[in-house]
Amino acid sequence: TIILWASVAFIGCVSTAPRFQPGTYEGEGKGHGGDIRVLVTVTETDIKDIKIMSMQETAFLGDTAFATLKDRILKANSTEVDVVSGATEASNGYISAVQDALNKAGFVAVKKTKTQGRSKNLPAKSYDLVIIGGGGAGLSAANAAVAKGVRVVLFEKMGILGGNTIRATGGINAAGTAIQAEKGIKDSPDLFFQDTMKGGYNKNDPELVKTLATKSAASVSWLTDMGADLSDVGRLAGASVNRAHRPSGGAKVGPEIVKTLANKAKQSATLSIFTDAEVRSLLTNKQGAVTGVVVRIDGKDYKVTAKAVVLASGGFGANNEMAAKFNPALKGFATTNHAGATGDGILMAQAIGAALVDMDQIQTHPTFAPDGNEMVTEAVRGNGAILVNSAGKRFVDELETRDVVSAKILAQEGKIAYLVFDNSVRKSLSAIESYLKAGFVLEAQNLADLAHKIGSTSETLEKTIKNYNDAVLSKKDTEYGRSDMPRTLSEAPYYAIKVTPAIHHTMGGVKINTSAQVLRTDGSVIPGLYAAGEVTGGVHGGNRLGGNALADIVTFGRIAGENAVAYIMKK
Ligand code: MEZ
Repeated sequence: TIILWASVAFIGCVSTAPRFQPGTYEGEGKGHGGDIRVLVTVTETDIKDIKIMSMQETAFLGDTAFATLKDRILKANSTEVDVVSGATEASNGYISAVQDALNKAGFVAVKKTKTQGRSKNLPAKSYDLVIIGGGGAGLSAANAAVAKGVRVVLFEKMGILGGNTIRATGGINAAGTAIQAEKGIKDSPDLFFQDTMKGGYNKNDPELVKTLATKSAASVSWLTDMGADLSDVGRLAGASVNRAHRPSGGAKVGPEIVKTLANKAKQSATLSIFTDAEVRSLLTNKQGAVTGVVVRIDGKDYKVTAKAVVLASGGFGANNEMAAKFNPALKGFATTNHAGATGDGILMAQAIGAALVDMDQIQTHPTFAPDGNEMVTEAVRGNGAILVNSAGKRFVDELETRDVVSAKILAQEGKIAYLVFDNSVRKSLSAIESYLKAGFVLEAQNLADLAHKIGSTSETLEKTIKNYNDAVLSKKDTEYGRSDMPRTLSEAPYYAIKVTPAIHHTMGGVKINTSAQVLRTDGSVIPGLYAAGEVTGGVHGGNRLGGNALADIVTFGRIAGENAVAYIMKK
């Protein structure tokens, strides 16, 4: 009950009564391989201060990044901490530590509102719809469902909403949007379909891709109608045209989408959201239809029945054992995913007969920065950065698909490469500012100095950049065949980020049809079970294109929510 207090606050049920027991509370969270401890001071109504007490070395993110995060939490205050997000394990660990402390501070307030039997802060015994997972797919399904007036409960096993969506940076793909039209970009669902099938080596389910491509523009306008800023459109690898929509100035897209969906959800009187609520299994009746879930809250299991369930629990990128089981070459790889991406939803669905597809198709993101423990968005390459090895030489078309670029980086000395860019790229993409603040970007006033920082000779790096700039000007990259080269790298300062591939997206998962119904191995539908997002397989085939995960979660999240309601209405 203590833990759920924050959730209740999030959905707006808290009165003007005191929200905290004033005092200073200690909280703990898990960073990447290290614990983070904080001291949070609260008055009856506000968070006053947050101090970091200890942080194991591997959880370290950089003082500036923590100061920024602290500032955001203080500004958002307690009721909104759920929608403040971090981009890394360390920053999310910090947020969890703050929430842990706040939950302790809320103890008295929760006790006051307790009722007989089940507390007000526990779920009811029954809802129309249960949604498992509070990332972008779950939040999209929730918003679509409550728009039809049904009673929905959303269970998120982590302490904060957002899942992997909150970490997304580069953009949400959509073809034929009004925003593209304004910028004179000619695109179509058909071109989007072709790019996605080609990028996935035609292993994708073409019907699912058709749905994705044809509904993508509506997904973007659904978000912008809710207030999301998706006005910047950039290029990501594998796309024939610019179709990755993100906030103006090239800011990170994931937090914008989660904030938009969560704020909208917060306005609904028929939606209850519980964080730190882990669904353990799916309930079925004699006919095999799904009738609810068992959810673990604060160490206790509760049966919650429902007319339908939407599974939106994400993939298994953070479960290295599971990933290595399907692709042994990935044993020991780092991941860009949040700690909750452990594949439990896939296994739960499999346990009641769901078919799984493409489980061995696991994508690595080529540009994970080991020094910052953070993914560096593909948009940096899209906006003009190149990749060089530690000898200062290019070795690949930087806009090749992720599997190709990852394999080429792993073939370089030390299995690393450097992402090199200049001030004009920096100015074009504000997402880069957070990398600089986090302290893992090498910076130099000229190429000779940058070369020394990455271990190359100045002659080699200068020659590499000259050749690349010549290719930009002549619009022909004779060395590597890069097709989109938006700018020369000629404006000091120059920057380099050390990168290596890390597990990013698990393309496999439960099999669905275009109505987001979960299918059995014999092709029949499991009644009452819908799924969307990374928990599903088939949309992305053998390789997902950057920007398509967000298109997937919003498009199929909405479809799942709407179709679950249609099923409920017939019951
Ligand atoms: O879709 C993605 O995974 C993506 C665009 C990631 C990124 O590099 O920003």
